[in-house]
Amino acid sequence: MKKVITYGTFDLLHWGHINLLKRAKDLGDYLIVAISTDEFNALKDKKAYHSFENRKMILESIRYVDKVIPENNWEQKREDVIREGVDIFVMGDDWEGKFDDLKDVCEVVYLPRTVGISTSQIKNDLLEVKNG
Ligand code: C2G
Repeated sequence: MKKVITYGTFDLLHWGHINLLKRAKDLGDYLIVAISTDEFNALKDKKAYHSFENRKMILESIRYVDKVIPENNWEQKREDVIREGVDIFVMGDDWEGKFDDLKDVCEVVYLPRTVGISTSQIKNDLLEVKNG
């Protein structure tokens, strides 16, 4: 069984996230998603609209996702890959090259980001509607 892992906040889940999760799953048979905790998001200077528990519940309902684990820090990826027996590490290519240090423990794949959608764009568009 080929295991894939990916990391992210996945707030205000949208079709760009789903495109990523689908392509990541298509690279193997089992997809693990490490979802950023609210505390780690603060380190990423991100404030998610949905709490960790609710973002976790949403991701667990997606057909492509087999397991969800918490992402508590930047450093855990290597131990996650080894502990979970991961074959392929996947991220969107806005992270191109950032995780190449993992190449000694797994394959590293950066997938093209989906153009035209992002959580921050959703927030900005809604703000514009609100402010008229
Ligand atoms: N993504 C995408 N296309 C978009 C938006 C997001 O492919 N239009 C991908 C991102 O490249 C990332 C994943 O969806 O691989 C999750 O995106 P975020 O929730 O924004 O995750 P991020 O804040 O980049 O956190 O340790 C890694 C970090 O936790 C990644």
